[in-house]
Amino acid sequence: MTQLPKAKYRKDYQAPEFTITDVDLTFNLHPTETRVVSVLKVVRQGNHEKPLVLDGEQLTLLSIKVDGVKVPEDSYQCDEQNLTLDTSLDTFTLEIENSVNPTANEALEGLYLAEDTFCTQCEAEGFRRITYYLDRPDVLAKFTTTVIADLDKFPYVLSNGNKIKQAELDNGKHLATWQDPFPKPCYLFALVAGNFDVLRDKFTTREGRSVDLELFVDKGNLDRADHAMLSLKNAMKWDEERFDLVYDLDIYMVVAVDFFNMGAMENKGLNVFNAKYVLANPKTATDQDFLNVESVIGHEYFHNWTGNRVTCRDWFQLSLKEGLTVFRDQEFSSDLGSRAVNRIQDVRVIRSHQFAEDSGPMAHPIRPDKVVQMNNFYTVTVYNKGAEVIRMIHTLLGETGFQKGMKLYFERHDGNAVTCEDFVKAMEDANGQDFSVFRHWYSQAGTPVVTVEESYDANAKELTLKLKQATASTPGQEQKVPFHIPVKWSAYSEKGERLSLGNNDVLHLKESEASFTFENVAEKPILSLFDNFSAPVKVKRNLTDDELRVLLAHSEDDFSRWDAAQSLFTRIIEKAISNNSEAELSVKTIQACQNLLRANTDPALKALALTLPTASTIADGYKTIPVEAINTQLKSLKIQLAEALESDFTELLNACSSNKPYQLNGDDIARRQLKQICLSYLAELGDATVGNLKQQFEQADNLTDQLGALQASVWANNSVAEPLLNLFEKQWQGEKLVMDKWFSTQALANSEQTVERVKSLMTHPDFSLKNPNRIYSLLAAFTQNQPQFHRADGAGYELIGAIIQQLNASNPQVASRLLSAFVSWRRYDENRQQLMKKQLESLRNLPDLASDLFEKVESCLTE
Ligand code: 7ML
Ligand code: ZN
Repeated sequence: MTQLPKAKYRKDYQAPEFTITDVDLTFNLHPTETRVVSVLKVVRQGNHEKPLVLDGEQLTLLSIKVDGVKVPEDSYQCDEQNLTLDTSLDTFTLEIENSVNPTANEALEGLYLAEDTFCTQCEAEGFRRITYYLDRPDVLAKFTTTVIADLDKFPYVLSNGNKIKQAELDNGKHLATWQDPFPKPCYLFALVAGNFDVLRDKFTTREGRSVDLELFVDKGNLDRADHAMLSLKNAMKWDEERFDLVYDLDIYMVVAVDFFNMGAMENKGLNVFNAKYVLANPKTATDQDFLNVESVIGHEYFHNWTGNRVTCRDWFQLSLKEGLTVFRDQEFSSDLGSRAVNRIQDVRVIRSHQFAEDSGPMAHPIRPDKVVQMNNFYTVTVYNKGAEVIRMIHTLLGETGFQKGMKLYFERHDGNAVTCEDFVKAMEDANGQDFSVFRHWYSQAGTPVVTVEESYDANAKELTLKLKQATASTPGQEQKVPFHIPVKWSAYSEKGERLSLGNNDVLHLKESEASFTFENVAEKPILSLFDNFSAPVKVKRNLTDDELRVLLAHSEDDFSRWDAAQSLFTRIIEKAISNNSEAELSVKTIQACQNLLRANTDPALKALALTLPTASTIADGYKTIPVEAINTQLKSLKIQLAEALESDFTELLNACSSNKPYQLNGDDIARRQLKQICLSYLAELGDATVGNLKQQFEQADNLTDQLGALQASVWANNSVAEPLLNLFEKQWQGEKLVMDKWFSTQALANSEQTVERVKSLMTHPDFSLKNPNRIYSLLAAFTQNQPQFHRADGAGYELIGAIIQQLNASNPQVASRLLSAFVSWRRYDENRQQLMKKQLESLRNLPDLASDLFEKVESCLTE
């Protein structure tokens, strides 16, 4: 019986007893027995007589020397997690030799070999699976890395920094030595060896320095690499212009790999990417894929300053780099593309995923207090809510004040490992502000609910706005104190004219309750509140449908227009559910939708406004989620809208269809997006529209249109669904990233056959439980299929439960991501609760439950 995993607490942070200033690594790469020689310059920091305790997991220790002398066996201990060396020296050179087995490494953490490529992933705590080390982000060292490998199988051997040496060896091997001049924590270490095609380019910094850009892709994929390279150059330029930040090495490498647990990784000078965020051409990638490549390339590049130059003191501070870097990549995408569309999509993520996390048993602040397995905290809370918190700081300070804060942050902390508190302090000090109430966003979990009451006094011409906030308790946090909530607003007349009521466009709610009075208000105004989603809160407010329609038509804030439409739809569904009747779409609301479709508005915005809220967003409004009712009502509302607006949809579909060849630009992307919405509504009207779908599928010169037709027909379950699925499979089998979309499309179909379909797709030759992308596209997608994953007979739970058990041994990190689907089990009806709980309990009984799963299962089953 192995030990139960133990929690670590933020409050227990202690500076390290030793640090490491220089690291010299030599890798002799071999598929099953790679030898690692690590020479460390170790310096005592504390003045206690403490032993040196290094982290190390799944390693075979071969030898250990101090200052060149072999350490006798009784001077060190080695167990499953640590190598402990008794020493009284203050400064010494430690030489360790160990071996690892990259082929057996299916967890894809540490050094692994997958499809003929050696690759590493060290964040958060993977370096300890490569060699013994002080695996914590506040130990910063200069790394020199020599990689030795077979020349013909692995012609490229890469690591961080600049190549300072390369040589051919006589036994068919070769070596290269890399040196990274910037001290870094080991989580930013990377090594890649393989055979690639390389796309090369250059970027000249504004200081006139030339940087070599190298993009490594699998052989034969050069025709899918251009967009990532362009995005990288755009990111480098944008960071100079908007944030005054310039790249600092002479080379920047990006490697695309097929086997990767996450999206990408910002290793210094050598980013490793999941291939799906690099490879894109019009035939094999959708518009959304192109946009994702741009944003992920941006994200990893921006980490060079926010993450690498200034890093985290400890892993509880993860949001220091991730919240800030997500904010930066969001701004990058918004400056290059549509700000409104990006904002709405970011809010959709918060509402349908982050709010759920915040109300479940794994709820945590953006800066967690307690962690068992760090991999479980790469969450929508730390990342996306973290970015919302940065965005609120931006709202409070404005762009100029925010950039002043960034400047001070870098002046103070460049080259250091710091905390979220250091960031907030820099923002405060640079602007002479007091963020003491604002800080609670870092320490408290949970989504505040803001209740709005308005009263207009026609005689006094006075409007009073009363705002209250309350946040439900979360695990470990019974009582909450008020947050500082910025409320961005604008005002309109009943006719939709913009009213100007004072010159402060942001109100500050800092107590549990506050009143705001507006004087000289000539007529009762309609307030648009939380414009641009100015705070990650839920709003309770009694606007009339008429008022919502005014905001939908006239708010100057695009987010608020979209939000008004979402509220109108959500209301219809909630009302139908509570009356146990059919969704009722009023003539006025149909009219409002029609006006929007005919207005001179960004087509992408039209598309978003007419996209119904997701089942999980609606579910968020219920204590016990009415699974069937939500889906019946969503479907009914969709059909009613399709019937009522059929001629508008048809007309728009034709107007948006084009015979021009595919182009990737904002206008065309928006046009295709609107076309897709029209198509998805029309597909609900039965086989009358089948001709359109088949035609579009066959004539498409790009994947956006082709997949769009496939999805519209499969999700509406019409008669061309099966033929199109077959055609798509024939055309794309073997193209893994394209087939992923074929898997997802079927996994998301609301059909009683979906569970069985998913099971049988697991035997498809393009599927594999070893590759995370396949698991995400088929199985994780399926867990997002509300009605089918939550099938009342438990078949969905059994399917995914069994997979989690299987992955527990091979890839616990991915298993844990799938387990998220069970975390909200208490929110379902009694029957479903029992069925979900059964899966959680059988996981708990597994003999070798990984810490990733242990942590989630335990918090789920704790009363
Ligand atoms: C977020 C990443 C990880 C985990 C990438 C891994 C990263 C950690 C890494 C936004 C855009 C692209 C990827 C990610 C993401 C979960 C999400 N440091 O850079 O944050
Ligand atoms: Zn990141």
